[in-house]
Amino acid sequence: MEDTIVAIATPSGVGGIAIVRLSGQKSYELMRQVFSCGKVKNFEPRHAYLGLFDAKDLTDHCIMIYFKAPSSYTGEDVVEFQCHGGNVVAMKIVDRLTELGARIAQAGEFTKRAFLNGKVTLDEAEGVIDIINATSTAEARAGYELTNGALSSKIGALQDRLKNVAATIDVVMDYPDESVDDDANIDLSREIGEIRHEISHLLDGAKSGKIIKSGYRIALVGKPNAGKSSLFNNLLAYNRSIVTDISGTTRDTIEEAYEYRGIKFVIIDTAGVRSTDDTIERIGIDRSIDAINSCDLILFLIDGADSITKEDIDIYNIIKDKNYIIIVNKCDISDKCDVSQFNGEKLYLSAITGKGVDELKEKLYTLATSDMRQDTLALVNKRHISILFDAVKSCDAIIDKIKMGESADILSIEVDQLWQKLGQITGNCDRRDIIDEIFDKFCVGK
Ligand SMILES: Nc1nc2c(ncn2[C@@H]2O[C@H](COP(=O)(O)OP(=O)(O)O)[C@@H](O)[C@H]2O)c(=O)[nH]1
Ligand SMILES: [Mg+2]
Repeated sequence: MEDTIVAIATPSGVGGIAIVRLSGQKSYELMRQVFSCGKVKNFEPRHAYLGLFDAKDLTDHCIMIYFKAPSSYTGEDVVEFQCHGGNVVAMKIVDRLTELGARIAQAGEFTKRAFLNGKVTLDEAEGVIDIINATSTAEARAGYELTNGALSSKIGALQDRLKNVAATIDVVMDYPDESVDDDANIDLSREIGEIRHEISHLLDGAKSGKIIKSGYRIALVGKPNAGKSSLFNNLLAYNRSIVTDISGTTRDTIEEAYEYRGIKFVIIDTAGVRSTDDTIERIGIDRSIDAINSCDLILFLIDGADSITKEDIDIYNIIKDKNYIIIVNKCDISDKCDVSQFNGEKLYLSAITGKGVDELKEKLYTLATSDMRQDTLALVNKRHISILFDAVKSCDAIIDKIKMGESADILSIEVDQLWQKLGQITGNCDRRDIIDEIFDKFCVGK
């Protein structure tokens, strides 16, 4: 890598500290031209030096840390300046370094270099994006697992097994007279079958990954004035939705997320479902129906201070075959409402006083996590999931071909293609085009 790149690693805006990073062969030399620290002549790697950065028309105190190749994030010589935050100093430092020959880094270029220098695999690098973009603790944790090699180690082991399969087939190709006999066929089929089993076990983590990534989606449904918006606000612990005692106030669906015990919950406050001539309210009601059809769970709210009306029964008929819990609200005023005609689990609470809301949150957590597998890694990345799906199909195709007595050279090609396919997850494959695509999604400075 001949050029040395520079970028601000911290977000723009006013803050205490900003970090400017340099990576490449000339990092140390460039640093020596702009940074001084008393009489220090040789800067030790991995030591923090408080000194002065000279940007020609501006001098500032900053901390400098030098990481010597290959013991750095990118595997190259890296220098980090921790300077004052805000909009001026870090930009000045970057300007000065580019004047001296550094080039502004592209998005994700530091991590791309880390990949190209063998410091991280492709999926480990993707874990870094997941941590940066995480919106819940579980998402950040899943990213951390990736960066830690939880997936790449498994993929590497599967690729090794496929290499062995390929070697066995190659022996047959080298000695064509000894065609793949039945015993060898059975062994090959069994091995590919086991590899398939491992891959589909990994795919079990896709369901947990979906909940972690998209959040557990909950639609609040019920007749107008049942208290949906009040419960929405209570769950989110601040007033997001307008609450009034005029029926039909919430005319659109509103969704917001909160985190509970590390998991993201997305709450959708819907317009009351009822028949109406008002066009705008009608659109809101249609959106409520969409929310009902696309959520993971419905909270069917009933006004506990009122008796059951036809509107409640109509809503019940819409949701009764879906996943729902009945919430009997306004238990601070009355618990006399007879809801026995509705089947299903019932929780009594007050969206206004908050009584019963903690129990509801705990219940939602139990439901959200009941589908999550503890014994397998959560798969959050769609790219990984789709590669693994394809890999399962390839395993099936190979097993079929073995059964049909396909020739060794065809089998060898198929096994190699499967090896290549799995390698797209970690980057250990011949496809180089996917690499740019992945690093383009990074932010500058990472
Ligand atoms: N006493 C009492 N009033 C409530 C409760 N929940 C909602 N309300 C009141 O019921 C009315 C309708 O509430 P809102 O949340 O707008 O209902 P929505 O139409 O279902 O969204 C408002 O006046 C709320 O203050 C509750 O638990 N107890
Ligand atoms: Mg409302």
